[in-house]
Amino acid sequence: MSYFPEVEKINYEGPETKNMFAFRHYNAEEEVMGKKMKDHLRFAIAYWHTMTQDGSDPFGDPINQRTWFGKTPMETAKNRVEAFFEICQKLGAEYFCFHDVDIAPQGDSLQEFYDNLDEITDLIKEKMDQTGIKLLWNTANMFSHPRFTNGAASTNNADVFAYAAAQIKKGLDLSKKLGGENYVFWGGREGYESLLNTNMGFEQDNIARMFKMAIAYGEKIGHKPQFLLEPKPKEPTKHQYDFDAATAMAFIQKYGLEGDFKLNLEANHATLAGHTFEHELNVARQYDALGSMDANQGDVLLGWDTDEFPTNIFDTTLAMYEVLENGGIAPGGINFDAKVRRSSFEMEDLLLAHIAGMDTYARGLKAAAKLKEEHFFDDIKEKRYATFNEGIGKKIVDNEVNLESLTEYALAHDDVQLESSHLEYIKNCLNDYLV
Ligand code: XUL
Ligand code: CO
Repeated sequence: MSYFPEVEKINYEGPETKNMFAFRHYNAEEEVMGKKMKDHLRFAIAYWHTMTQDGSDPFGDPINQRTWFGKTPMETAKNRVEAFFEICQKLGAEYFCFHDVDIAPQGDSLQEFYDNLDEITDLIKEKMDQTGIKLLWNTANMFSHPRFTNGAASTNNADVFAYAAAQIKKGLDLSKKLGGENYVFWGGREGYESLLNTNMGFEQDNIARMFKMAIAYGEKIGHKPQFLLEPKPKEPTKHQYDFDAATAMAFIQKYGLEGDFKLNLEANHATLAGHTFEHELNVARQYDALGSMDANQGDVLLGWDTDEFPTNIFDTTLAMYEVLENGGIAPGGINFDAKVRRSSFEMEDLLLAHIAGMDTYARGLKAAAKLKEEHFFDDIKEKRYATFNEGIGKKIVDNEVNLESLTEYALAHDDVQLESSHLEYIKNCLNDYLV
């Protein structure tokens, strides 16, 4: 049975097409800088937004039309697997991501949840084998259930800590079963509301304890996905411990996790932290920790995580430039952690929204490749730091100076001449690459 009987496989038809169900810029097999577009972009579909969002908001009831509901939660879960792989195949997306609770009902006990997960992942594995679609990453949802109100690994309650550990263990077992290439930790409620009752140091030590147990268990079962930490500054807790890339790296370094952990960076989390997405990607690169991307965009007029599909070419160009500078994103990918707006409630909107996101990233990739091939930023930066290429600048870079020798130099050269950055001219030229 098909959930999208009216829609064939979505193909590249070029920018002139009037067909809504066609790519206008994403051409999977086309080579950009000697590599297929699909291998640069490694698109993944997020199970949660695509399969479980009902379109409700704090003021409105569910609205999304979805045709996969069955008579029982398990029947619905099975129908979802069928529909999900049809979506991935029709879009030509080769990867997917999920939380444990997205794919199977939690039932009345942890054992029942495990049994449901086993049954559903049997079906998922069958579909993966049939289609060649791969697991980019999975994760454990340790933030929705009321037991996690005060955190999971950072909880004040040891039974909750144990429950979270059991979910992570199962998550790693499923990752092994499905050949997951990465495993994500987003600290949904790893943060705090008030310092009046919080021991921040103790809570962070406990998070590190949990991560070390995850690394040890992966080694024990002979499955070593790339572990990824996903920063976010706020929402749901007021102070999230993994505020941004720099904060997450400080945590990773403090606890000696550099060898096992990289970052999964999300565009809307960056903007919530008061950064651009490219800033976060660039920070990660400085630590050789750019692991994967959650692609979406926020709304400058709204202050929360709106998780919109990415449609801004300027942002995707600068993000893809960071990816190219990184030498690629693998074994990570570009996961659409994005949901359709409440007013886009038809089944077909799930396809149209992903087409928009994939086209926008394809345009970003092409523009970024041109920027790189023409040395646009390299030339600007080369010129900007030119005084460090010779004379006293070269001595500074070569560590051949000290405060006394620099003072001697400064006394003889105190008539400093600066050059304008011509930033408006740079922005004007950059626009030429985006159209
Ligand atoms: C929440 C968020 C999560 C993580 C996975 O803002 O981004 O969906 O990506 O738990
Ligand atoms: Co995310």
